[in-house]
Amino acid sequence: MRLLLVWPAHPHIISPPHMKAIQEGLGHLPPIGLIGLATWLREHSEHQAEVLDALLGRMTPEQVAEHALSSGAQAVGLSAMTHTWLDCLLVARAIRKAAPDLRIILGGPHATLFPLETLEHPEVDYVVAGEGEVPLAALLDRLALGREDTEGLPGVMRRGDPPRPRYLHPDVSELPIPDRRLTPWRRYASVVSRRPPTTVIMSSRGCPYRCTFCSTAGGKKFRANPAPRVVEELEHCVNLGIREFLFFDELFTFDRQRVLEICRQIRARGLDIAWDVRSRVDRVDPEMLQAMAQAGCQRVQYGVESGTERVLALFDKDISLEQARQAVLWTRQAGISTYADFMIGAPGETREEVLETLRFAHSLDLDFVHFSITMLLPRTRLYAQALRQGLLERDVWRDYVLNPSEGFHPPYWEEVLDARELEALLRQAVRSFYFSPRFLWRSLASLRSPGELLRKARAGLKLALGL
Ligand code: B12
Ligand code: SF4
Repeated sequence: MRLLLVWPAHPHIISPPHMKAIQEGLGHLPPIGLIGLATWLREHSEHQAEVLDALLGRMTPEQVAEHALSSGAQAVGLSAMTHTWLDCLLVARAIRKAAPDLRIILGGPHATLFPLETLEHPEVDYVVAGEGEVPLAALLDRLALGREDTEGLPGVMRRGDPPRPRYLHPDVSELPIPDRRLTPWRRYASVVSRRPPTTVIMSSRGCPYRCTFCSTAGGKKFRANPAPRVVEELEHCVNLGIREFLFFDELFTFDRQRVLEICRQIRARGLDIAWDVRSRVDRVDPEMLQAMAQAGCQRVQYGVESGTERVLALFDKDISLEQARQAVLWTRQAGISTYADFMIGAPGETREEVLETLRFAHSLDLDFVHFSITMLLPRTRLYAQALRQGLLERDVWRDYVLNPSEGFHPPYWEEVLDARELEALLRQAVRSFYFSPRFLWRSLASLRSPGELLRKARAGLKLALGL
């Protein structure tokens, strides 16, 4: 079968107002999930898949539908987060109108969390919960035989089906290297890119930790590619002309030996690359960070979340402020840029506690900080707690999925501080960090070209206007 896999543009994304303002300036990254799916289908089935990055091309739903028609596709696969679900549904509607016979399959974190609710919409024929490679190939095999049922297909559901558990690939090293030429790979870069083009790489999936606000899309079990396979993928990209990588693993540094081996092999093969990872402050040490720096690691992003032990404990974050301070210090000493995420608006959090977080963030002397208001993400423990305690009267996310509309406000924990106060504190936090003389000076000192200056100035201006 011919399949068109679409990464929809998302002008209606559910996102904080100040993030919306700078979205355009953040750059574009490849839809690596869809690229991986298409590569798998090519290598493990008779089906052919095209990947359409409609976000990069700023395509309207109607333009996507036209493309689907002219491409000769027999089925379309759309990828959605709950935050981009409305845009996905608009694309599905446009396709249904233009080509009623095309089967429409929905996958991604949203389909995993809300499979049955998503199927309430007649524009969606199938949902795939979890990692799509194996389920999608099996579904297309069946559709090619003219069968519509989903009996026995892992993670696949259609209207009227009982809920089925998500499919997670037991051995991720069986997944092929995504063929990045399937989308315009030269055009990808983010605002923090220093050596574009930039690509995304997943060297592992899953995270065994238990933070209450997180929906751990990759499951609780850490499943990783062994070091040689990771370095092979890096080298493959270098041969294409890509030298900058964002590891989107939930927890890149979980397996210390694997990290050290990846770094050793990058150096042994002489790969001249730059890369960023996400980690936890309790899963790094000076030796590991030194090795990472020597192998080209340029930035580590830590989830520090709060400047108070009370909130860290409440989130079951299982880290301490001291660990955060240590990790940031070791990272800087290794010569790697430091980036930390902070959240404000935890259960019972007072204004004074938020200001404490702000002071703590400043005291760490970070290179980049991301502050956000704690969004009660669907199907997380924090969200369940809000429902249990009556803080939310209804399952507002479920309502939204059943009836998505513009202007939906994602739920916050408005117990002590309300949305307006939280947003004002967020503005204060962002301004105090990014417009501080120390940060501005550091940014200027690290600029490498007039182009970079222009890009960052534009993003900074949008941020300022958005605030
Ligand atoms: C990297 C990342 C980002 C990056 C880039 C996102 C991107 N554009 O690719 C950035 C930093 C920009 C980001 C931002 C946000 N993110 Co984010 N992000 C992630 C992260 C860590 C990895 C995503 C990824 O690349 N995965 C790797 C690929 C291989 O997996 P995948 O894309 O999911 O695809 C697989 C399956 O989902 C499935 N699949 C996917 N599409 C399809 C389609 C079909 C047809 C089929 C059959 C299968 C299928 O098969 C694929 C292959 O196995 C995930 C957590 C996670 N582990 O997934 C969160 C995650 C996706 N993000 C999330 C959120 C909420 C956001 C934000 C909305 C946060 C915010 N409040 O602003 C923003 C949105 C901004 C934006 N413009 O996109 C949530 C989504 C939850 C939900 N209910 O949908 C997640 C799951 C995090 C979490 N734990 O809650 N994010
Ligand atoms: S926030 Fe990070 S460490 Fe915590 S469960 Fe999610 S992925 Fe794991």
